[in-house]
Amino acid sequence: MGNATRTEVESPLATDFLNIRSLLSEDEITIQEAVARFVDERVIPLMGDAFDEHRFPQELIPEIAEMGLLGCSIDGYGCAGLNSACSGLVCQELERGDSGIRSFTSVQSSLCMYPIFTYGSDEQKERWLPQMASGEVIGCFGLTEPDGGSDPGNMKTNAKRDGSDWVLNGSKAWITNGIMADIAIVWASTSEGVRGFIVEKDMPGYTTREITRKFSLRASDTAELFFDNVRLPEASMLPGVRGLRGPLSCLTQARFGIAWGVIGAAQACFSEVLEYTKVRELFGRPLSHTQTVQLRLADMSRRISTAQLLALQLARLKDNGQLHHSQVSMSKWNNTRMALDIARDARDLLGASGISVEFCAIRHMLNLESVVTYEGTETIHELIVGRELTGHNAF
Ligand code: TGC
Ligand code: FAD
Repeated sequence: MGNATRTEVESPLATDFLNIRSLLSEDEITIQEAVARFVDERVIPLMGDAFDEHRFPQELIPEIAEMGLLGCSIDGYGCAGLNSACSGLVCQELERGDSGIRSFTSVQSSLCMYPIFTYGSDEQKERWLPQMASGEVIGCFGLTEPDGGSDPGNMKTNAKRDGSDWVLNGSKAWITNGIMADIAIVWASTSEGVRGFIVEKDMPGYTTREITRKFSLRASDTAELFFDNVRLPEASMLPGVRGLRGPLSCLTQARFGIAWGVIGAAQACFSEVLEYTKVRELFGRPLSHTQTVQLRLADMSRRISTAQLLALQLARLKDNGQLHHSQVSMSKWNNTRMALDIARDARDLLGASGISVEFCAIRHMLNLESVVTYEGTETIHELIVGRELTGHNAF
C-alpha cells in the first residue's frame, strides 16, 4: 500500500477488502471487468423499473449471449469454455445487477445446457447447445412439484413407454424462465427410475401458466408447467443418466453459481449503504462517524470477504476435480445467508429511503428471500452438511 491511505488504494474496499483480485488470473480479471461494465451500463439502470413493472428484461438476452455468458463453462458448441472462477465471477457481477438476471443465466447454463452437454446424445448436443449459447433457444428446468420441492424423490410427474415413444403426465411448479422457454428439461419418474426429457414448447399437451403477483424476483419469469399426455419420441430422453443423481448433479452446478452470485447482491447493498452513511448527517455528524454504524459496516465487509474466499476455494476445488457437493451446499447456505442478512441490515440503515425503488437494498433483499429457498432451502443445505459430517440422514 505504500503511503496510500486505505481509501486511496486501487482496489475498491467496498467490494474487495482482502484484495481477492490479487488471487485471480489476468483472464479472470478481464472477464469480471467486462461483465461488470455490462452490468453497470446496461443492467443496473433498468432493474428498478423492471422489478417495479414485474417484468423480466428480455431485451438483455442478445447482449448476454453476445458476451458469451450462456453455458460459459462448456467447451465447444459455440460456448466459451471458461474456468470455474470465471463462471463464478460472471454470476457475481450479474447478481450485483439483480438476482433475476443471474437466475436467468444460471437456469440456461447450469440447469439446461449442462444436462444436455453432460447427459445428452450427440444429436441433442448438436441440435440444442449452439442455439442455446446464442440465446435463440431458451430453456427451463422442471424438477419442483406442487407437493414439495425439498423432496424431489417423491415426484409424481411420470413418463410411461408407449411403443417407441414416452407419454408424459404431471406438473411442475415455480419454474424460472418457464413462460419464455422454448424447451423444458423435465425430470419424471419412470419404470427405470427418474429420467430427464427435453420437452419442446409446441408439443401437444404441454402448457404453462405464469406465476404473478410475486414480492420477490419480480424481474424474473416464473411459471407452472403442465403435461397432459405429452407424447415424446425416444430421442427426447437424456440417455446418459438415470436416477435422482441426474437432476441433483445439475443443482450442484447451479448452487455453485449462487454461492458466487449472492456475493454480488451483497456488494451492491454494501456499496450503496457505505456511500449513504458518509453523506447522511444525523445528530451533527455523518452516520459513518458513529460507532454502532461502523460496527455494522465492518461486519458486512467481514462477511462479504469470507464469502469471497469461500467461493474462490470452491472454484479451485472444482477445477481440480476435488469438489464434493456437500461443500457446495455449505457455500450456498453460508453465502446466501450472508447476502440476505446484509441486504436486510443495509435496508434498515437507509431508513425510509431503504423502502424506495431508488435504492437497491430492498430489491436485493426481497430477491434473496427466493434465493435462500430455491436450489435447496437453507435447512436442506444444513442437513446435507450434517449428513456428511455424521453419516446419518436426518431429512
Ligand atoms: P440422495 O440419496 O441424497 O441422492 C440420490 C442420488 O443423487 C446423488 N446426489 C448428488 N449428486 C450430485 N450432486 C448433488 N448435489 C447430489 N445430491 C445427491 C447421490 O449420491 C445419489 O446418487 P446414487 O448414484 O447413489 O443414486 O437423495 P435424497 O432423496 O435423500 O435427497 C437428498 C436431498 C434432500 C439433499 C435432495 O433431494 C435435495 O437436494 N433436495 C432439494 C431440492 C432442490 O434443491 N430443488 C431445487 C430445484 S431447481 C431450482 O430451485 C432452480 S432455481 C433456479 C434459479 O432461478 O436460479
Ligand atoms: P418445501 O419443500 O415445502 O419446504 C417448506 C419448508 O420446510 C422449508 O422451510 C424447508 O426448509 C422445510 N423443510 C423441508 N424438509 C425439511 C426437513 N426434512 N426437515 C426440516 N425442515 C424441512 N424449481 C425448479 O425445479 N426449477 C426452477 O427453475 C425453480 N425456480 C424457482 C424460482 C423461484 C422464484 C422460487 C421461489 C422457487 C423456484 N423453484 C424452482 C422451486 C424451489 O426449488 C423450491 O421452492 C425449493 O426447493 C423448496 O421447495 P418448496 O417450496 O416446495 O418448500
